[in-house]
Amino acid sequence: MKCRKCGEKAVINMPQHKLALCKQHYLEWMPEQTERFIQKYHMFGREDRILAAVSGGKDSLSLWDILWRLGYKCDGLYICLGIEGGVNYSAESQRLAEKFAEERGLRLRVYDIASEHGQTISEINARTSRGQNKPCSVCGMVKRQVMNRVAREEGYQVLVTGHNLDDEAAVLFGNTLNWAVGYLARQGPVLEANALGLARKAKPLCRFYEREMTAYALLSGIEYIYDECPYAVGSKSIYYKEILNKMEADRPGLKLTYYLSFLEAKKTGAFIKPADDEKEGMHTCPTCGQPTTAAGECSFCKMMTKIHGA
Ligand code: Q46
Ligand code: ZN
Ligand code: ZN
Repeated sequence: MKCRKCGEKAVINMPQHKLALCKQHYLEWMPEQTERFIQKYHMFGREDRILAAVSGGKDSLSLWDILWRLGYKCDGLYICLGIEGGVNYSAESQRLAEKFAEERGLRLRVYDIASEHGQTISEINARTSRGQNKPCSVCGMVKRQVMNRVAREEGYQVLVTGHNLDDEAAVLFGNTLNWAVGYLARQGPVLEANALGLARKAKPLCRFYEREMTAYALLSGIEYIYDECPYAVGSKSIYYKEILNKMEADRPGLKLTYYLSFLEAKKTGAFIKPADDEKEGMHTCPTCGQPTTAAGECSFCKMMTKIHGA
């Protein structure tokens, strides 16, 4: 496989984009695309102060790296959850986030749950019945609260997270399985601030596949934590990702189409509004008189014309 831009040996093949690239061109392509999405979804501008939530994982560190390379004013926020899990998850991810910031001269704000609130996430969870044996429900809620508070109190215009396409497709899958209309209405590349005090949020990586993010982190030499949080094992989101990956293997591009079609449907309101035949532009086929969605001959008649070679 050869790089489409220079003909050198490609290091990544992206069948969903019909594109293979060498290392150098891949490392250029990724920020270019990110910039394109930032503009397309009106995420933020050069003058905005951006706060990136970083976990020490490949996605959030790559996001911070890309925004830094693109010249955006972006600080990091690391929330220390105090999760051990045999791999020293929190301590190790904090070390990597700090190392990343230091190497680039970036400002990282560390928010330690245990020192701010007297208990780690696991301890808080043990005292509530929210998540039973898994702290994810407590953790998610605490993280959202802290990110929002820091973003607002410190005057950032936007909070960015490293959610990639696989994350977004899995969330979408879960939300459609439950027809969680409220969540569906809020899912998207940008969530506007509201009067109740929600900070503006954006997800600049939401159109990149997980494997594209892994490739970016590895090729650009970012040191990140390979282990997932020990509590992620067996989560619904991982289960949905596996199912989507099986479908993607048979139909490259499926995840991207799934997500983009959702955004499109949301934009037009088509997935909430019931179709009203006359008002929604139904037409009558001039050949057979049957109703059709597009003006002119219906697909049946078009097909018949074609097979009869007229
Ligand atoms: S960090 Fe927290 Fe996740 Fe770990 S405890 Fe669960 S929610 S799995 S993204
Ligand atoms: Zn190349
Ligand atoms: Zn509160």
